[in-house]
Amino acid sequence: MHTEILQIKNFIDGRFVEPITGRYLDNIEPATGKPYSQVADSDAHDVDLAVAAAERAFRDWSKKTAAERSNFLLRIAELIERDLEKFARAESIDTGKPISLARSLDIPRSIANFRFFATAILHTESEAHITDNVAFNYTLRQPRGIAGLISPWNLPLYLLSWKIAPAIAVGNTAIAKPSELTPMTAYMLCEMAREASLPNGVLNVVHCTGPKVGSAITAHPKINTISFTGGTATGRKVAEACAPLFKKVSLELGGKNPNIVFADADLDAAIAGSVRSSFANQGQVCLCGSRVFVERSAYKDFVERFIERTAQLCLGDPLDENTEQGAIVNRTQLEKVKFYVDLAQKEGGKIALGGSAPQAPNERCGEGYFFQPTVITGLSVSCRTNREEIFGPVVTITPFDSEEEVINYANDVEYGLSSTVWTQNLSRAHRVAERINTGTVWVNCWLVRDLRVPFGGMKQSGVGREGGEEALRFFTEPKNVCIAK
Ligand code: TXE
Repeated sequence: MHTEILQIKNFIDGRFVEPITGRYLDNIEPATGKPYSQVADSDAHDVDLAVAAAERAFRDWSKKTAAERSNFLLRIAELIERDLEKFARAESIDTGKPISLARSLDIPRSIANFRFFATAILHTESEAHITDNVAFNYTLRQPRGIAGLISPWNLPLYLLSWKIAPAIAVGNTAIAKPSELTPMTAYMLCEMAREASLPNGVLNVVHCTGPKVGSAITAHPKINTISFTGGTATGRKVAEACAPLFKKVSLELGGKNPNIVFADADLDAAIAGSVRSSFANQGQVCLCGSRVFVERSAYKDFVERFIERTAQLCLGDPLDENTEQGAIVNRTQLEKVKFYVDLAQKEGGKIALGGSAPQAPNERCGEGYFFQPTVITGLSVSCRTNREEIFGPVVTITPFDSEEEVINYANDVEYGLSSTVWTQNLSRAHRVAERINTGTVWVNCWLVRDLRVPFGGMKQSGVGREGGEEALRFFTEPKNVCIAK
């Protein structure tokens, strides 16, 4: 039976519209290597249409009360929750991630993003300052206008909703560009926005590649706020495009995160947590701990047990309920993983587990992009494998002898996104956390999220912080009013 392939259109001014070119790109399912839908091949002209719609919508949307805006966001959250299963399946097909992960993490966290910002705007405080006997100052925080929101493929709905929710909650209108590799859940989100009767033009989604639509967004003079999550090299281009136009920019970029295990750690918890932080979403989470450091006295035991646990991870069809390791997002990313595994061996590393593509888990997945969870030992801390972001199911494990030494290892990379420390010594936990240069330090846990905390990276992992109050501030413009007494 011939079924027509879905064409993912742009969402502009409350309607699904064809790209002006009339062309579409194939959208490949990572698990099968075959196209399963098509995505709009848009360009700068489509962005212009979205800007016009967003500009029109801004006038009314920015004047709505916080409670009115809040209700729209809550309704969207409710609708995604109603269709959670459909979203989880779409996300799994689109990204190659296990459906159980999409169901338990990505989609619930996307819903939480809408709920969090919908309610946060009801509880903000205004600042006022009495200036001696001279004046009274108060600060208005006003929406900035049109926000350009560019997101990657690894956690597509979660990262896009993390930007859309605060941007529109405070009264901006938005033009979002999901990754061209994973456009499906953004498309479904637009359906929810329509069903929630979100006013036309408040949320617009323009699909296509970064060089065509992403760069048209960053270059557009009427889009004055840019929130970007993606690779560091792309982040640099975004920063370069925005700088001459003095746009307000937030960049969430890559990581090469240290995962430090002290000998005094609860080793069972450290091993379970480290397997998760190494291989969740096939290692394609910017927060994955790809460099594992273990104190020498625990090293042998840790490596043996870590490998034993990792070998038990069930690699399979992402749509299979038992699957714990799905597919890599596309062929390019798979080639990148293979390149680094080869490089690691040239650099003197030993493949202690994995290191190659597995047999296809079933017939459907015969042409899919799979790679075994891979553990590499015996590398120097300074080699390329230990410094460059691989973004795949590959970790290195290295022993260390002292706290001082491992802090140096942790900090001796260009990235500074997150880190994890496993220890039962409370003083050490505080001491080490203070000295590691990463935006987040997790102690005896990983990926625990509180939406109120500032989130972002140091060094080449980014500029600015998102989350909670930081996001509300980022998407608003403070204006001080000074009234003489
Ligand atoms: O991401 P890109 P790619 C890392 C990871 C990966 C590498 C490249 O190491 O191997 O980045 O991945 C849009 N102007 N991360 O190429 O290009 C693009 O269309 C404006 C880490 O897939 O950074 C997509 O929507 N936008 C990361 C978004 O940017 C542009 C997650 C991110 O894509 C653009 C993903 C341009 N010139 C990859 N070029 C993380 N930190 O979470 C591309 N885009």
